[in-house]
Amino acid sequence: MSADRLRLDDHIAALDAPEGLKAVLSVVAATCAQISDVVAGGALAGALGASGQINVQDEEQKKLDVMTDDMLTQALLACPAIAGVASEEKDEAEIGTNAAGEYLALFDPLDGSSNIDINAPVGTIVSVLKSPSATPTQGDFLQPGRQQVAALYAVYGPQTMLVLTTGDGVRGFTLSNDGQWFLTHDAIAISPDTKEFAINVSNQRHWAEPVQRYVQALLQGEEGPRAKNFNMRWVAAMVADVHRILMRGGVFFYPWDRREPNKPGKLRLMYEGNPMAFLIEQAGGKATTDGVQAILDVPPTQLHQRIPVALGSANEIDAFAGA
Ligand code: AFP
Repeated sequence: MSADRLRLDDHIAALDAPEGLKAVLSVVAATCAQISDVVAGGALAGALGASGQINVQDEEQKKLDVMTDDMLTQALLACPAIAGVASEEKDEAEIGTNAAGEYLALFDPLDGSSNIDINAPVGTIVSVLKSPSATPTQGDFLQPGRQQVAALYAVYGPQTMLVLTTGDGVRGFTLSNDGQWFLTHDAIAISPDTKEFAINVSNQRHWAEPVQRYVQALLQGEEGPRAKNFNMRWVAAMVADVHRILMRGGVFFYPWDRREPNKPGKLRLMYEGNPMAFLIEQAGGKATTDGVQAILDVPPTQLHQRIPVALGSANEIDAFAGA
């Protein structure tokens, strides 16, 4: 089945990229394969339930949040090319001791934590930046998304897949039973139009008026101003919703809402918004905060800063912007 397919290791080796970046990508891929095993083990791997700890986001950490954060942190800090790591689960970035460190890795080790105990899809999201030195400061992590040199996610679903960009398109690799990643989706491209949207409609009454107007028009279907019917999906794991959009088009929103008016949105810029935006743009889609402002152009001010998100099929994001 996979003998004639390109292995991820060979794809990475053939990249026109520095050896250090290749090493970082290989470490992330190997660690995601290990995380896949732990996720698949569920209760048998002690991977379900709460850890009893609260993270910097003031969210209750699941056991799997802590386990995967440790796995990625240890593997990356042991990679000579890594100068430091930052994580959704850590208050501050962790600076490494690699004298030749030249890259920063920022990650959400387990995206979709609320899905863990119900056996629904979860994932790992990773952003890679150049480090200005082998001993970076906390501020060195605050680079705009356009500075990323690679972005990838693993989605742990019926299949485990790793979707990667290094700036020359988007490719999908599927994990085999013997722990090898094989190219199964080359040159992923997002259709510019769609009939499928993803948003948590239970928050509808809290949205700003334009968002309410836009979603209401989708819900009116062919009887409404859009004159076509739409389908809705909400997996409660950004990584799974973005994967669906890369596979068959669509749009995803997590807008500002008035429940916490001082919070721009729920999703985090540095290790959710930026890596996903890099992938979406590389696949021909749009990734914005409001339908217009590109996520990749947002100037970071804090490691855990949040942003509103509107991304996916380009023409539908334009329609959202015009709502
Ligand atoms: P968790 O990792 O805390 O479950 O949050 C996942 C997430 O940040 C993102 O992956 C989902 O799209 C979104 O939250 C789901 O938010 P709701 O639970 O409010 O629908």
